[in-house]
Amino acid sequence: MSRSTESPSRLSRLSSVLEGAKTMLIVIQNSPDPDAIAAAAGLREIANDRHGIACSIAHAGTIGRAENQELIRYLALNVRALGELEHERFDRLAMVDAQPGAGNVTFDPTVRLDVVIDHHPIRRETRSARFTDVRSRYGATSTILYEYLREAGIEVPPPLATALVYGIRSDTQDLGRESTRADIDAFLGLYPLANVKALGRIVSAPLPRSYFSNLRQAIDNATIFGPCIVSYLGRLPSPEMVAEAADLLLRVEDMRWSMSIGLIDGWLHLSLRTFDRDADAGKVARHLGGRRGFGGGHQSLAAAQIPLPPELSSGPQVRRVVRGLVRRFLKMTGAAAEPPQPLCEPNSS
Ligand SMILES: [Mn+2]
Repeated sequence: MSRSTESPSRLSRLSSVLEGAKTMLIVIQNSPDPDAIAAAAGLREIANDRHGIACSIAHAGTIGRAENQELIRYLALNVRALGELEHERFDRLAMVDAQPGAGNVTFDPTVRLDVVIDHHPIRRETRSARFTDVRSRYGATSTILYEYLREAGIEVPPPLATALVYGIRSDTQDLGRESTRADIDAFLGLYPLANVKALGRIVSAPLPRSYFSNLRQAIDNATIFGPCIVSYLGRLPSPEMVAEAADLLLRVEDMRWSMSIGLIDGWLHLSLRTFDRDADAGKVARHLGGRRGFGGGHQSLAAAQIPLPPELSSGPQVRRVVRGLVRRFLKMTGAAAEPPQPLCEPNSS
């Protein structure tokens, strides 16, 4: 099997950074998605198998999505709350599927990390890490971890293979979005090792009734402006539904752009999606995030988080801020002059 010329040195450079450590903290994004969870489990496997390092995986948010809770249960991962751990106590610090200073990860960006492995566009703060492997063209961080596991000759246990397959599937919408040959190769390499029955149980995990209320809110509030569809979901306990709504709404016929917004813990969370190959969702998200917030992402999918000062936390004021964001979004996507139209007619029956 052919390998890219630089990957052998990547594994040995990673190994030399891990060498001699007994413990490692692996930090993932605040509301970890399947790719983040699988990539963390993959790095843990490598650190454990090759160096005997005991790893802790931690994040600073909540895991709201039933599928992700099920994945963590299946992997028997003890995912810890970052706030309960002292990172100074670990021999090594790693971050996967996220980068220091990014909006989706609450971790002091001035703390020097030993390892950063990610597939989002590289950030300035990441360059100070001892070992960085950021491949922004890749569809999933799970793909990068698969390449390390293969290179290291580690036999991937079925639960980890299952998680990595799910990580690749969900970040790339079944390889249909932002995916490369490497993602397809990783998927094909891992699929025979995965427990497909367990994967089936994870992807169709029972959903709480609140999921359907949030989904209804997303649909009821969806407004079409020409080729753009926008929805404000109101207050949510965790941000996963914001991303899910953006994915779903982009599927409305004739849409080129979708944006959904939710209010979580005093922050507005925005998810953007586009089919336009000439557009750059990451750039639009960066603009919307502005100086007070964060924004960024890939060409076709991106996100932003904007803090709301307490004096703007009442309903009408939040809606005013949201309307401002929608106006700027429509301006940037060339749809400012389009008349608003509800996605669904109100239910009259
Ligand atoms: Mn990812």
